[in-house]
Amino acid sequence: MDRWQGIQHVVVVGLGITGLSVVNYLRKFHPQIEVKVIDTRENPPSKEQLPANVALHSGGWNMDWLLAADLIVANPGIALATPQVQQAIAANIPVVGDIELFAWQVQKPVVAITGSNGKSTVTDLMGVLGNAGGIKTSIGGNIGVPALDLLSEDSDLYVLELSSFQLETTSSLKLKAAAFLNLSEDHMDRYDGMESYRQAKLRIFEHAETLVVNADDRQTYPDSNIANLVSFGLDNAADYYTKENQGQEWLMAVDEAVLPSEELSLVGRHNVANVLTVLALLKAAGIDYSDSLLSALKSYTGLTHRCQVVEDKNGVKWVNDSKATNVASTLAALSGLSLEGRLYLMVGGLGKGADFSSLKPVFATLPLKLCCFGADGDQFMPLHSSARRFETMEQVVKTIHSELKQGDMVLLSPACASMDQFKNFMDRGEQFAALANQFADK
Ligand code: LK2
Repeated sequence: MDRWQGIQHVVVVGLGITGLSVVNYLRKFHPQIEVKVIDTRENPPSKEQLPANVALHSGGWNMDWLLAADLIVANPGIALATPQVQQAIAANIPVVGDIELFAWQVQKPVVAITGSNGKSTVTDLMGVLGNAGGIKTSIGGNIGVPALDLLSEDSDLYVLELSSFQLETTSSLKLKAAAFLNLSEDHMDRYDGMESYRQAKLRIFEHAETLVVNADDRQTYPDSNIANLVSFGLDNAADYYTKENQGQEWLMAVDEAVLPSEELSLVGRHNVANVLTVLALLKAAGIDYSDSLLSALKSYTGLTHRCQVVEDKNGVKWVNDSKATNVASTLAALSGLSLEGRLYLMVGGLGKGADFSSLKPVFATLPLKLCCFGADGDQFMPLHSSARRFETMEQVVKTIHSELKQGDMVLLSPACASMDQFKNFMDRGEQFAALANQFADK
């Protein structure tokens, strides 16, 4: 089936690196199609890289362009409920995302991962281990490289991290294996409740050969009974699980004892679950647990911006967990901590309509100095008696650095999105690392 038959005018809504990847893909693979871009921001990111022959309307909508399109490619940052998009849908113009275009083009096996937390770690580790296992593997999607840009890498396996927003605009992605890791509150500014958020994520299973679900989180299971379910779990009976043997906990792949968990460099129980998921996905993708793969697994230390020690000076550790953009992610960071002194915890940013109250009992167990910043910093103020309000992350660091004592930890794990004051969580993490570097010695 030629999906592109009759398509002459495509409008890309939302630029940035994803929108740009769509434009570049269309120029390269469908040069006869006329491409236009709409971005409601005055000065959209990636504007400079846009090819000269692609028209851009920025700072608002252009309904003439939008309604003249044969196909609309929407950025995951655009809610389908946006009235302008709804008007296009009512006019029978198909609206898809970049992942759908990727699905139309890709010729090699694809594995995809969604969930509220851990998806970047699972995706990244799949890439590392796929390559260590001798399969040329490319990773991207919601992290790093946009999916369409991966196609030029000509790999033998593609591993995609997919957000619920990306899944909403995807309907024909065929997957060798799909994993739904867990569900916790996030993006309540875009969904009318947890169930619609969950349904968006469940779309990942629509055309998957193997469905990897979390035995400890029944919300990750599809609603109707489906064959080819494979489960992972720490607490409940599962296909991929952990088992005591002679005083050691082993990672188990069905009947096979793969590795003692203490040989992992990754820390925290949630990371054991992440590794079990990867073992399930590798098996589903036909990749064996070879010696070189297992040695790469043992030495894997995790992602940048995910609980990474960026400075360790005068007995004070500065830890970047900027990737914590929701409550569950911050809770995971706090549960994995080994503290000697006090914890200076930096929280705040864009709250996305979340309920932060579940942090309160955990905060109560910690030797905490809570530092709140950013647009929704106020929401954290009632959660601990030590709470102080700052405007920016820089103000926090400038104030606290002179209070720090040997054994203390400064942890950025904000439980919020970053776009109120930063480009994205990576930018926020880099700025934190720069501040740590600047103030750790003072
Ligand atoms: O919500 S998102 O999937 N990701 C953010 C989150 O999980 O909260 C990341 C937060 C951070 O600090 O980095 C998301 C994806 C793409 C987006 C977006 C949110 C694109 C966007 C706005 C918000 O801009 C596109 C504008 C088009 C006019």
